[in-house]
Amino acid sequence: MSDLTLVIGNKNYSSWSLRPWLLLKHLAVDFQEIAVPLDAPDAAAHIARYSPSGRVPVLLDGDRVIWESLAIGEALAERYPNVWPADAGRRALARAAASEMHAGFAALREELPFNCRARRSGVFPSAAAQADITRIVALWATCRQTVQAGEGSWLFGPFTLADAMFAPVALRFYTYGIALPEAAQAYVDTVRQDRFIQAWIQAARQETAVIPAEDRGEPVDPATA
Ligand SMILES: N[C@@H](CCC(=O)N[C@@H](CS)C(=O)NCC(=O)O)C(=O)O
Repeated sequence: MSDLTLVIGNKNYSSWSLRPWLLLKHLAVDFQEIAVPLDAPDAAAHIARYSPSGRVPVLLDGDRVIWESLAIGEALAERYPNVWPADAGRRALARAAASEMHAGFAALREELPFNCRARRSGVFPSAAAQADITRIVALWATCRQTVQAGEGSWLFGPFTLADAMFAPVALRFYTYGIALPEAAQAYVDTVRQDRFIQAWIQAARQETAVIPAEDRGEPVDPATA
């Protein structure tokens, strides 16, 4: 049995939980999951049993408790190879991009809540959210400029922690039908086609909880999508 346990929220709504989960899957690391339904009346007390910050995700590593998605990624980087790009220049860029995501894009995150099993219309980003989208598209292009043909279709070729940080953003773009330049759309497609992302979305579809505050826009008819 693995000594790693990841405490996460609802797969449909918890974008932060997806980040370390996806990284662990790509690292082929065995771990256990504890799911805390964020919509339950006792959610805060339930999370507090594991998390000093009162938030998920949290990685329980033996006696160690590691919270904050990026810190979990860094802890895994100390233990496993290939969390960051091997090349120092790419690694610096990957860390900057991951940190920018972790600290920023508040308007985008507020206006386009993570809802990975859904497709929605009628959600129009404000100027601030559109500026976040423009910045993300430029950042992805900067990352991809470092990649040679044949190295892979993630931000730095092979999957890294930078992709774990941006995968939920790519899924948001899909959920809300955000129009993107071709290269950015290709990255969204890479994320959506990933087998672990597909497994996560499949599990989100099995969840029955609906959190109204996180459920914006109108359902898109799959027949017309
Ligand atoms: N900066 C944190 C954000 C974690 C976060 O906001 N988690 C949400 C779920 S996606 C949460 O725990 N919400 C419960 C609450 O705030 O009560 C990270 O990177 O892990």
